Amino acid sequence: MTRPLKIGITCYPTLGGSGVVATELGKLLAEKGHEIHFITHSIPFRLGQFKKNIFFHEVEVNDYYVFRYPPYDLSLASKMAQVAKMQNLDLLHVHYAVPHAVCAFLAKQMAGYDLRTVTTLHGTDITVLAQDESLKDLIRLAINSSDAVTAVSNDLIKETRELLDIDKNIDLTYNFVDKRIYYPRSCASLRSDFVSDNEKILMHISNFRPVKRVSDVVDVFAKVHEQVPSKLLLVGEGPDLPKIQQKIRTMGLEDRVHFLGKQDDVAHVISIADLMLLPSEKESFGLVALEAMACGVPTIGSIAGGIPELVTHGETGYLSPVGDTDSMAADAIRLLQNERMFHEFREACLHRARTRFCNDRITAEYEQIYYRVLGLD
Ligand code: GMT
Repeated sequence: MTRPLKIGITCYPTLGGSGVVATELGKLLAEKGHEIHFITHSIPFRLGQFKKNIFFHEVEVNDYYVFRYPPYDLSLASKMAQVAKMQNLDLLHVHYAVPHAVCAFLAKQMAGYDLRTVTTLHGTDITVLAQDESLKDLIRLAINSSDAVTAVSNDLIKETRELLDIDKNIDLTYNFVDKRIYYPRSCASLRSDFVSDNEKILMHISNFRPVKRVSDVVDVFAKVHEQVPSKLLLVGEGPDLPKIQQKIRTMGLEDRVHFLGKQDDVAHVISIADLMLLPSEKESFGLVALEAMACGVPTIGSIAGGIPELVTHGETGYLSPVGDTDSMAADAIRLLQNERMFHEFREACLHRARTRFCNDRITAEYEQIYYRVLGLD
């Protein structure tokens, strides 16, 4: 017989797929009767309204004058231990090995009881940070000292093992979307703000980091637009944004491309799209492709990282080698020009999102891991 748990969750609360997944997971666990304590530097942006069973503990950084760099990590570790002791937490579930799993390791020593820790790897902690020799031992320590480690794709598990040479068990727990939020929304009037009846909408959503290859998004769109009247909607902000704006001006596509900036109500925004473009260099999972899938929008993307585990080539989208914008554009055109095929892809998207990546299934997988590390299974 299982019992409700008291769980501390730490993530990057301000943006990114990992923050979204961690926050949504906390909300779903709270709905199932668990007590959830977010321990972060600010309120997770997807937390929404007040909810029973959810608490927020703010990490305040001590900016003592001798510190050249205020030690956020140490403040976080202390706060984790303090909340754990005060609330009698069963476990800490941290998202990202660096620094969060390292802080959880410290908190465990400070807590004075057998506080369990679960670490979820989201990608950049391995694909970027673990390339740095000076951080490898730290990341290995963080992973090996967690009571359970999960990763969001098989590709990330493989890469973690290879890069860090560890043989610890890593559980696969795919990302998920809440089916009560992500479903095709009726959006005719919003759509007509951007396109006329005979035009299609291609969309890209990201943090505009170089790894997202937003320049390829523009190239794919330009090729598609030559054959299929369409508009490109770019959602999000980040370091490559000015470069992309310049590229669009140079290509004379200003009246075809709309920049929507950061958007909160992603399900509504995605619902107006016909296709999602995700040509990333690397993507441990690609949450935005799942959000699109759940809204019935196929993805045209790259064969990179975990994307092929999510997008079924020829069923819920099309995938090409990284940088092959000709192939991506050809696939997009074929799909947009064939109504019957488009409808089949749309149905396949909805089915796959609601079965393999639905919130009930993935939440239950995390719960099983929690009970296992606590010896309650
Ligand atoms: O992609 C980013 O730059 C943001 C980053 C994050 O921390 O949210 O995304 C990573 O985690 C997401 C949630 O698990 C995954 O969907 C993204 O694929 C992953 N990004 C990369 O691997 C580049």
